[in-house]
Amino acid sequence: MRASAFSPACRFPYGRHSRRSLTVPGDAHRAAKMAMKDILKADDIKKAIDAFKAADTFDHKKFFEMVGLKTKSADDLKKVFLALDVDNSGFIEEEELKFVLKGFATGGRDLTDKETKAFLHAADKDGDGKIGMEEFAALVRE
Ligand SMILES: [Ca+2]
Ligand SMILES: [Ca+2]
Repeated sequence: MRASAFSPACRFPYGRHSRRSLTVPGDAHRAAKMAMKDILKADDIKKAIDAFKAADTFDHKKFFEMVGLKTKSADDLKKVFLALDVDNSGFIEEEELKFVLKGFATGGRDLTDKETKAFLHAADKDGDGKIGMEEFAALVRE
């Protein structure tokens, strides 16, 4: 009796609410993306993107150094990680890694399959096929 009295009143607002809340990760992501520009210098990003323009030349160590990520605080690294974790899964998966340069600059190229696999292999210490926050931070500081 109680439940049936509740459900008609609850259903409608809940339906709307859950639909609206689906847009929240996207908004959070957009905020994180803005953080990328706040954390790193646009000039450094451009130089780093340009340095690895040619296919199969990507070197994550040099890249992290060039964009100035190596010397950033753990908090800043976390923000960058969140910006790169496009689907907010808590991990950077292989397909997100492929587009990692676009996370830094919209004009960034896609990594080749070879580069993506090498990058993933270097970062994925526990071998689960994706990069966690700690793995990312460790890789940047390597
Ligand atoms: Ca993800
Ligand atoms: Ca992993």
